[in-house]
Amino acid sequence: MSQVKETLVLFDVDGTLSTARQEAKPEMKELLQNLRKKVSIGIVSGSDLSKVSEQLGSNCLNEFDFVFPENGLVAYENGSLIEKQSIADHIGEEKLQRFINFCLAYMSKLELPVKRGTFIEFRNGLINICPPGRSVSQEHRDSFGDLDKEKQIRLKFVDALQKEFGPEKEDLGLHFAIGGQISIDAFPHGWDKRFCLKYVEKKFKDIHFFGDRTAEGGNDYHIYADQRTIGHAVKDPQDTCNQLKALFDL
Ligand code: M1P
Repeated sequence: MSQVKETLVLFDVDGTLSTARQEAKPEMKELLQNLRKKVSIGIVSGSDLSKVSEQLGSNCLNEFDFVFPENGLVAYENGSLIEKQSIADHIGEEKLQRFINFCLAYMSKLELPVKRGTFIEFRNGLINICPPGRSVSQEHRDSFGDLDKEKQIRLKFVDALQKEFGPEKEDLGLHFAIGGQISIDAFPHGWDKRFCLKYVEKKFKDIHFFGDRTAEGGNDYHIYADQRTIGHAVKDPQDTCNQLKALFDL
């Protein structure tokens, strides 16, 4: 019979364990390993495993009990892959291409301070759409982030996507989330961070979740507000440390 353990603590990565797309600090990594002596720990990120590994270290699959890249559409437990979904199979090639073509056409009309490469990144469980291109430097990433705050470039893009691919027109059943600093994630409804809970909900008595984008519309909102989790909103990685120390007596 499977044993129900006491506590799992799940973390978002960007803005929660590290600043956006940066490596987590050694003090954070040490604190997490101290926490792991008391409870099980896991991460759930919109990013894929290669980006998560850059931020949390190449050994991250062994340093967390659960690693859920791409919102858990790719799932690892104790270092082993347990499941992987495919958005391409789910949507179908024809619709997928209409969606990608629309995004590329929309982005071709945007005028930004810089544009570089990889405007669409295709992952297993989501499509990442990036107006300045994923290969921009950190400096250009920051300047796009500032411009986006001022001009709401991504919000307007999401509105256009919702009009074109929402219930009023060709409903692809997709959700659009503004997760990080420079891009938009598109994934089927329900394939948000709550998706990972199916792997852990019966295994633990309490599941805590720590995230920084917990307001409605943020990519941590659904899992933070879910009844199966105890949600903790943080301002930044330092706030995560402070809250962990207080809550788990570290
Ligand atoms: O914070 C999670 C997000 O991290 C990246 O976002 P950006 O490059 O816009 O900062 C992406 O990997 C995105 O998919 C992910 O949700």
